[in-house]
Amino acid sequence: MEVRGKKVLVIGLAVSGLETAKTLHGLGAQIIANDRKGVKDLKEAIAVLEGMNIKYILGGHPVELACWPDLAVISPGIPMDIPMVQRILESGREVISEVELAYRLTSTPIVAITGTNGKTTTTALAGAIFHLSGRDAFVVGNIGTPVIPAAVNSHPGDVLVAEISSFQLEGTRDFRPAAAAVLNITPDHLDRHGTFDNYSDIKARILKNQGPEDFAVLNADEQVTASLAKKCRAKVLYFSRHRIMDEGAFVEDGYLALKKGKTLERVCRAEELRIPGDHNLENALAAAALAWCMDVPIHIIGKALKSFQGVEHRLEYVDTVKGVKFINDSKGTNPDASSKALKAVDRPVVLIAGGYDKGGDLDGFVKGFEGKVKGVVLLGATAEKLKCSCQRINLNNIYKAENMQEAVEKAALMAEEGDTVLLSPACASWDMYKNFEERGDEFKKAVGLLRRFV
Ligand code: UMA
Repeated sequence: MEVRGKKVLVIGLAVSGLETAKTLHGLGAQIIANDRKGVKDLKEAIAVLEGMNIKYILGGHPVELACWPDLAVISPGIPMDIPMVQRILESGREVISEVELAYRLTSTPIVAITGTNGKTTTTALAGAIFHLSGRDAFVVGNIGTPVIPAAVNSHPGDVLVAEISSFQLEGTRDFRPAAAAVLNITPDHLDRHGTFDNYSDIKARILKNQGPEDFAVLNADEQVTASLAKKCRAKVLYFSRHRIMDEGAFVEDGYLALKKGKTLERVCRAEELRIPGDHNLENALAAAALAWCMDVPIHIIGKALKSFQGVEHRLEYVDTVKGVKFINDSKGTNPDASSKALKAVDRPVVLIAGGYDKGGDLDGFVKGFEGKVKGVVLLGATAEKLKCSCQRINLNNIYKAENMQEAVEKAALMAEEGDTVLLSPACASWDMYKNFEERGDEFKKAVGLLRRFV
């Protein structure tokens, strides 16, 4: 794609927008950067772009700006239904995501991973496998690093391993990964996408442009995800924790196994994985299948699976204080993710939960507490909703905290030796924190402070 001389509107000036603006500037585009925040709040961002010929229109998204660009690149966190964006689209010009732009600017193959949960772990694990294979692998996308710098600086022999969110997929049109995995689809981000059907349709876009030479890795154990095979033109490899598949990744006699055509290979024993829980077994199967599609040898896949220790903020062991284990799962930003985290903990739990309300099924989440959660400390915008849900199952050992330090102190008091204090909020962090990383860091800091009193 040629962008030299093109008028490109970059909407949003945080992590994603900044890299987009930098790259487009380097490629000779004319740029206007636009954000709803004003100059005062964007000082740092503007400093990063200093010296570049970029014009700023800040403090809102004026509809009049819609007549200027040839193309607009929108940050994932900005909804597509704002009037300025709608006006650009109505006139037949494109509004694309950074991921779509990155795809158009690269000839490096993309391995893309989406799903409601597990995508960060699977992306990091797939990246670790490719690294070990000796290939230059760039781990990018929703995981926190925009795709575009790696896309323009990599080579066709490298690989871009990209975590892709529904927000990013909403702005795709031609995006065509060489291998794509859809791990699972359960309700999430309904405040943005409206209905579950719309959300799953957007997730399915990851497969839309694939052809017979590409690979789609799908979860055979989950009906919504498995059924995407019907619409998909890529070669489908299923993964399953429960069944032995004709082709794909599965567990056989305690081993992770891969089968393509008549070739069956054993990768490693399931118990050799260092990441806990059934959901992580699924993530490992998916990552192994993706790597195999891209011709990584089995012994490399096995070696990487056995050494991978997980990602920060996802079931991350923090410390054991007075016999109580503290686990940071700040990345549990929806009920399904947090249910999986709870399942992966095999001891009685004091749970710290609550946060920004995305409209998830909190009642359903709390119903899964029985027999495992002995007390709950609630935080943030959904605290009251979660309290009512807990009371409905007669769980009354509840405390509402104002901040993370208070939450951790209270949870430590509620827990006894042998218990686990788990931060897995089931909600996004945006009501109290910049992002889930900041929330997880606060948790770890508060656990660190507990140590001082032991
Ligand atoms: N903004 C506007 N108008 C609006 C809303 C926001 O101008 O109506 C501006 C804000 O003022 C801010 C910028 O847009 O300056 C923020 O853009 P953004 O929310 O897209 O944030 P980025 O920092 O660019 O991060 C994005 C992803 N954020 C979201 O999808 C919300 C990051 O995913 C991603 O890591 C990063 O790009 C790099 O690709 C985070 C995330 O929470 C981790 N993702 C969601 C999730 O995992 O559930 C989807």
